Amino acid sequence: MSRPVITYGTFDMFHIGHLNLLRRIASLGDRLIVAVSTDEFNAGKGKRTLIPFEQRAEIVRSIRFVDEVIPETNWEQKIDDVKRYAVSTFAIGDDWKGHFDFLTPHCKVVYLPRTEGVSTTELKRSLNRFSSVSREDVLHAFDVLEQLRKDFG
Ligand code: C2G
Repeated sequence: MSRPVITYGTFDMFHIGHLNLLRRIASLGDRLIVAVSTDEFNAGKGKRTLIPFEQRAEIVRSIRFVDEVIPETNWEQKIDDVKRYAVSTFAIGDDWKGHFDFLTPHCKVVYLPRTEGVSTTELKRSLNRFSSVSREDVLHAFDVLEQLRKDFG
C-alpha cells in the first residue's frame, strides 16, 4: 500500500532547515511530494522571494528523497492535492501548528519541529550586513591597521 506524504513551502534560499524538514517528512511515507509556492502565491503571502519559482522548484526536485514537485498556487488546493495523490500524511513545520487541522478527515496531519537558528529571513539580513560594507570602509580599515602597525610595531 503506497503511503505518499505531502508538504508545502516557499523554500527560498534553500538551507539546512528546509533539508532537515524534508528528510524527516520523507521518512513518514514511501513517496514525498513537495508543493513549492509560486512567486505569485508568495506575493499573496506577503513574502518577497529572492530566488524565482523555477529555480526553487528545481533545487527541491533535485533532492534525492523528493519524488515529485508540484506548484502551490493557492491556499485552497491542499484537500484536492491530498485526494489526487492519495496522500496518507500531510506534514509541515510546527510554525504552522493547527493551521491545517482541517485536513485530518482526509489524511494524517503532522507538525514537525523547525530547525532553530536558521531562516531565510536571517540569511537575507546577514547578506545585507555583509554587502553593506563599502569598498571605502574596507580601504579605510586597512589604513587604520597600517597606521597602528607603524605606531605599535
Ligand atoms: N522550516 C524549518 N526550519 C527552518 C525554516 C523552515 O523546519 N529553520 C520549515 C517550515 O516550517 C516549512 C518549510 O520549512 O514547513 C518551508 O518553509 P518556508 O519556505 O518558510 O515555507 P512557508 O512560507 O512557511 O510556506 O501552504 C503552506 C505554506 O506554503 C508554507
